[in-house]
Amino acid sequence: MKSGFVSIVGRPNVGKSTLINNILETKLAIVSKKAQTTRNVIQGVYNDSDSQIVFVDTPGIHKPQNKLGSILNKKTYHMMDNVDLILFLVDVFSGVGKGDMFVLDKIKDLEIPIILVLNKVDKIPKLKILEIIDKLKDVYPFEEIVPISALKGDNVLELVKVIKKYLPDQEKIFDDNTFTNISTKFYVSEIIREKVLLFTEKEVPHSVTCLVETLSEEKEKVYIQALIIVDRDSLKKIIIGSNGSLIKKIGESSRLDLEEYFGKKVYLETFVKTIDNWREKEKYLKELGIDELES
Ligand SMILES: Nc1nc2c(ncn2[C@@H]2O[C@H](COP(=O)(O)OP(=O)(O)OP(=O)(O)O)[C@@H](O)[C@H]2O)c(=O)[nH]1
Ligand SMILES: [Mg+2]
Repeated sequence: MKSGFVSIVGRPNVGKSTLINNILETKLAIVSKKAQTTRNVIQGVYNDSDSQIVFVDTPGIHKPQNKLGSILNKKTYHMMDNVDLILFLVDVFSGVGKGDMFVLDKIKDLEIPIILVLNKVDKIPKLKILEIIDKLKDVYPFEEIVPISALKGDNVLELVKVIKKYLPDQEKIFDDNTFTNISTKFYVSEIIREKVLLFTEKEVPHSVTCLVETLSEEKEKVYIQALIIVDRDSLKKIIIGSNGSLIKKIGESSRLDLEEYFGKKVYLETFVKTIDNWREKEKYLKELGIDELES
């Protein structure tokens, strides 16, 4: 039996969360067009007849410009030390450049095998892929270079096969019922955050935090009260929208996803609250037992 931990790293927006979702055939990590979507280290367990692979989705590594940015980097660095293999994801459509080299610089001295994964190949011609491989193979002695489309699923099974070669021969790490490290409440709050990102333009920054205050699951329905925290009133206005139209849209779209997830009726109430002081916000989250912004 092959088993081990595999960390998916790369700069923001290259498709790390899309890849983990595709391999696990479920929506575990939220995805958006905006950079810095993933804020927590999310683990998902893949099982088949001869292997167990624990995939670790991480926040994108980047030159931090604010406190949130450096916390996200720290979380990712922390997770990289203890894995058997690193998948270094790049986006061949938007181009491989400085931001990717910044990431490579952080991982190359860890003495962990690295597979270079060229993602989004569905968006470029085949010939171009060969050119890119030719250019990148001399940048670092990658164990392997694998082109994929995480979105379409192209070559993803092949990638899983390649991954197995680099995992130790050992028993399973988790039992068959363990699928992820994230809690139901956290998952629900992430779905809501995804919709906030989806329905707002650039003016809504990633400092928006969503959390679930109450969740009670009954036989045929689930009641959820969730809070969207922003750091200024102008943002609160945007998220609520005129006559509450946007918050309604966010709530409805979240509810549909959550009904699919729970397989039962969901009653969801969402509130928006402004907390303009970073410390106060941390204190507030801690009181609720949520530690999401600290590692
Ligand atoms: N065309 C195409 N788009 C992709 C592919 N993989 C991901 N995307 C898109 O790229 C965007 C970013 O995807 P994510 O999975 O959120 O990227 P990420 O690396 O997890 O980003 P962070 O969490 O911000 O670090 C989304 O709009 C995805 O739909 C792919 O193979 N092909
Ligand atoms: Mg992500």
